[in-house]
Amino acid sequence: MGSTEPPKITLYTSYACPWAHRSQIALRELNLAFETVIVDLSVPRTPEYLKINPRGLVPALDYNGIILTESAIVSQFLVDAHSSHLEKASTDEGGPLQRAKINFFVDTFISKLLSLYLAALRAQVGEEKEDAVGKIVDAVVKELEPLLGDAGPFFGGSDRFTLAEVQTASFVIRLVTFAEYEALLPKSLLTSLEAKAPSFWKWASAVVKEDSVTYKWDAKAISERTIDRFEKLRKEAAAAK
Ligand SMILES: N[C@@H](CCC(=O)N[C@@H](CS)C(=O)NCC(=O)O)C(=O)O
Repeated sequence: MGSTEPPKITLYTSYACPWAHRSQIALRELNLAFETVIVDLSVPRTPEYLKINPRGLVPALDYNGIILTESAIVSQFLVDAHSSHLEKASTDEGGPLQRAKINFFVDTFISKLLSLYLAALRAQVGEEKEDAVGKIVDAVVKELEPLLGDAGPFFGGSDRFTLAEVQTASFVIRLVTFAEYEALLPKSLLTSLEAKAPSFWKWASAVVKEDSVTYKWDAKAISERTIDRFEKLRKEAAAAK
């Protein structure tokens, strides 16, 4: 930082992981070159990887030899280290307020939506899933729709991604894609969102088209993998009863 040398960056990731997807989106938006190391999450982490991230999670970012973990912190670090369209610095005019608004949006998205989204994936196909998806739609209408009225098409009237999209787009693309798979989310999710949360719908439709989001996104592979994972979780829950 401060140096003109581009940083040497390695991202430890799994393309199926929405948290790791955030780091990839940040790197692509910032146009930073990086190497990718895929971590196989289907087997225990190697001792080498546990030295990189003792928590055993992806993502982990090696930035000029310094390791950073936790996806929200990784994105914020990258955005702070490289000035860009994604977010103003706190010392820029209007920076503190823009940062507060982005933080509030991301906090709202994660704290109000994520547990409902996971509950809908876990729910049995049919009435249980429809009810669970109804709760997602209600939360979007109440919590997110009012924050996206001035989206243009991105957060805060921006015509390019901001940190708000960097931190949430990996979940938006899953929400939209998984509604194509009955075993994951019913199609009614999309029609209800379009009808009841038009600002959110317009924003989400733009978010899922961005190259930084779709780069390495294999909708079929990730959807099928998610079906298997939640099928297994449902069976384990039934066996434990
Ligand atoms: N709070 C962490 C969550 C990361 C996380 O949960 N990653 C998952 C994959 S999506 C993981 O590495 N899980 C380890 C495993 O499945 O064994 C972050 O934001 O970076």
